[in-house]
Amino acid sequence: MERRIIHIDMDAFYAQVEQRDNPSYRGKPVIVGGKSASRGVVATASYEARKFGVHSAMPTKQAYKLCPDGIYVRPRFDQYKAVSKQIMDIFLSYTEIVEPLSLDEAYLDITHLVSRERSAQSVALDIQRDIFDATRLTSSSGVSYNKYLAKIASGMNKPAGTTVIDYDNVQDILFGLDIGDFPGVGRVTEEKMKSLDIHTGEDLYQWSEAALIEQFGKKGASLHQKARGIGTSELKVERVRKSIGKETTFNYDINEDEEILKVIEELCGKVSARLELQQFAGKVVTVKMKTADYVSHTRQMMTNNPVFTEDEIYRYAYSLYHELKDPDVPIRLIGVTVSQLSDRTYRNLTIYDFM
Ligand code: DCP
Ligand code: MG
Repeated sequence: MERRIIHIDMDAFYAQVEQRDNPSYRGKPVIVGGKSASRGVVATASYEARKFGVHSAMPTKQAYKLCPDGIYVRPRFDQYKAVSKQIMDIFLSYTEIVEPLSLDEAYLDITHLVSRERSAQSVALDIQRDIFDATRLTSSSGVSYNKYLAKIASGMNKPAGTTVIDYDNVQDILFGLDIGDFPGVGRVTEEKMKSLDIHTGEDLYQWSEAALIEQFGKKGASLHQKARGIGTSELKVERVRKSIGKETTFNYDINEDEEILKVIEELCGKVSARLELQQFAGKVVTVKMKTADYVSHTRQMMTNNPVFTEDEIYRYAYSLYHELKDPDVPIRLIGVTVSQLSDRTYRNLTIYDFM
């Protein structure tokens, strides 16, 4: 199935945080710079400052010349990290497949959220709105069927833009792209490209794979593909994902087995659906309950084979429930978790997750 990848990147990140926290900076050229004003470099500049030609990695001294009336401030990394945590949490509320690239940007694989009723673009807009609601900061997003196209897309309509690259516009966009704007083309490759008279995606497209490999080695093959919109690399998620679980808190204490088991069955269905989406199976099933006095009780069981269907999970959850439940004590919360996950198709791969 075709993937839907979103790349999200905050707009003028450090500068926007400074403008948010210092209302007098808003609408003005703000330059966030390193240590010493005379010897440091620019970390980033607000869009107002960019009009003067100021940009990231420029010596602050040079920025002063271009924009003498700018507001020059030191970075406050703790603030940026706190915002970064907020946005990463928002990403994870949409999908477990998140690859952060830096404090202010990440790839998200949201293939499983897309349906006839919900486009990838609308998911991107939802995420941008959630970010704004939580942080009062704008971001831009790119939507496509692979990572590097999503990244190109997110840069196309900054600030606060949402751009989709699809089969109908991909070749036009790539043809018009400066060679230095291809993800993976760094300074050195860019210089070499230009010496070979390759300035745009269209120039690159004319080159055969063999000729590119001759000039750039392995990277040449990947560039040949990139010029054609081809990219299959997976997202690199950071931490081992340990479990998939769902729980329900009741509005009142309940004690009826039948009623509780119905909820357990629903939870097993949700956990199973999640395992299905990610193509995982798990070897341990856990049931958790909180009694009316908010005391938690859990019990778990190792399965014979990794489970993922609702029926299998329910079979274990059912007996765990009966082991845990005191017939005289009503409960407040019930949860079902499947852990010790493995990938169903590639069983010896580790399952990674962020956070
Ligand atoms: N950064 C830095 N030094 C650089 C580039 C970036 O310290 N050479 C920091 C400051 C940026 C943040 O990383 O605010 C994010 O980098 P981006 O490349 O995403 O740039 P911005 O978010 O500032 O601007 P844009 O709107 O172009 O994404
Ligand atoms: Mg950014």
